[in-house]
Amino acid sequence: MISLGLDLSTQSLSAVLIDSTAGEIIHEHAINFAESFPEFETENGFIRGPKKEFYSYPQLYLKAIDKMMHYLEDLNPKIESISISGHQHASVYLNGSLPKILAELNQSDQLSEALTPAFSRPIVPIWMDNSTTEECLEMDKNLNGSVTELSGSLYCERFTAAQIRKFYKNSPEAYNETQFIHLISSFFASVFAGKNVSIDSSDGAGMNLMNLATSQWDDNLLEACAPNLKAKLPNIEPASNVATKVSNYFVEKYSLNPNCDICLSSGDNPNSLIGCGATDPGTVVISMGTSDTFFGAIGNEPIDTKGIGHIFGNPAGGYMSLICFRNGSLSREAALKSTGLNWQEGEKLISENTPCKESNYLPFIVDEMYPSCAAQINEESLSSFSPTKALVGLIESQILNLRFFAAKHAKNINTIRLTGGASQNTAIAQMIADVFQAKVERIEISNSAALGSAMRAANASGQESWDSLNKNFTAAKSQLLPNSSNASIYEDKLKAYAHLLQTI
Ligand code: ADP
Ligand code: XUL
Repeated sequence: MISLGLDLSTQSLSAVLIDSTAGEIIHEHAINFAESFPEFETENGFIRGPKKEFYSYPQLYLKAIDKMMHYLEDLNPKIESISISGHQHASVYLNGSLPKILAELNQSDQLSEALTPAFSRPIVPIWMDNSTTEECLEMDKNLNGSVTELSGSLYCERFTAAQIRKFYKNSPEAYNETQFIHLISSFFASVFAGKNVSIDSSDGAGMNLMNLATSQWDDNLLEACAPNLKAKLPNIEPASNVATKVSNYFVEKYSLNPNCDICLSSGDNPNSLIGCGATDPGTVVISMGTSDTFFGAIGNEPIDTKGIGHIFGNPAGGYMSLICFRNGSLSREAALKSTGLNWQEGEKLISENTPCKESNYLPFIVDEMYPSCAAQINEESLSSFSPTKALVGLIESQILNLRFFAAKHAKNINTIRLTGGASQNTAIAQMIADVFQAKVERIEISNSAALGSAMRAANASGQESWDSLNKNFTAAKSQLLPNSSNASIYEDKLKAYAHLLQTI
């Protein structure tokens, strides 16, 4: 079976095509938002608002889908199933015209223009948004109970519930006009399906609205958030379901097979869990994309996160736990920029300076969630550091921070699967092996979210087993062993870093 996984991430839209019968990755392609669509004037795919708001445009994403499908058509790939991955938590707001517009799309239409009248809000608040502390406090008060027990997470600024409540409070008319609220993942599955598609329970868990035990909307959580919310939300279904066949628009415009299945979509982290071959407890994943995340499967019982990180659904069944850090690749890029080096030169500097002789510091260029604190350094102070302290020091401090918080979810980590854009950097991968004193493995490609969604499409539509998909697509292609002579150095550095955290 030929399956397409599409990953709509913060910075780009990526496609991975797999042939699950031959066990081959056929093709990979990515479209960078800021480079390909400069007319939206985004910074790396997003826009900053005045008060810690971060958002993007649904029209930009639709343009990227049209461009990607045009590109893929030339490959004539005979796609039989499609699944989408989307950056988590972001919400898309639509009015009552959506079903008619989707059903009547014509091959001469551009998606972004045809769908414009359907948006009741022209922007998509994204996971980087940190502007909704007030709404989180209000919902906590409204709920009068334990949000973590119900939903798997404390109320979080970036989660969908807080964003919906803020929209309802600030724009009550537009909220009333809104008939459908989707996640990025379910909205783009709906575009491919030509009708509203359910939210999957793995990504649904990132909303503070779903009851983790029942995998259905929780009336108390909905009530604490905004009025008439249930009527605006799609149903919730397991990630393993097929939604429907692809819509005529894609058949006529991009020559897709009318029998092509559109499978339920999911979030980038649940998809990465699949794409990294980490569906069973035991293997943990570090993803170094725009955000850095630490996650792993945890079986059928949610663990008590003690307020650190989240419990989401595992698309292969059971649950996964996750901790997300806002300072990821963009902070590393800022440090690199301050040195005037490119990544190839930066990689050499890191490998020659592991462990770093400079002292560690709090490596937060933007407000961080773990630990919860405001930005601690800026690009100007990085420029006053030596290149080693700026780049190697920052990355080493990020990894120490990761290890400090990862220990709250997982003990005795032996093997780490590393993924995301920065996983291509072998010096960073080796530093992770040394700081964690664990083996670091990488798979064939760095976009495990797109691969994971292609694998989910093959599983849902073609009934391909996880065993065979893992054998063919997620075997480790490289392994880095920890340098044991660095073990005690990093134990000492971790203790010193833990002291630094107490100064916040
Ligand atoms: P997302 O999926 O969140 O949009 P990606 O996983 O595609 O992000 O990662 C993009 C990031 O990867 C870029 O911001 C870039 O800084 C980082 N990156 C790419 N190559 C390297 C490298 N060799 N070393 C470190 N970081 C890198
Ligand atoms: C996870 C999170 C980010 C986004 C973007 O909770 O907010 O990882 O999914 O990648």
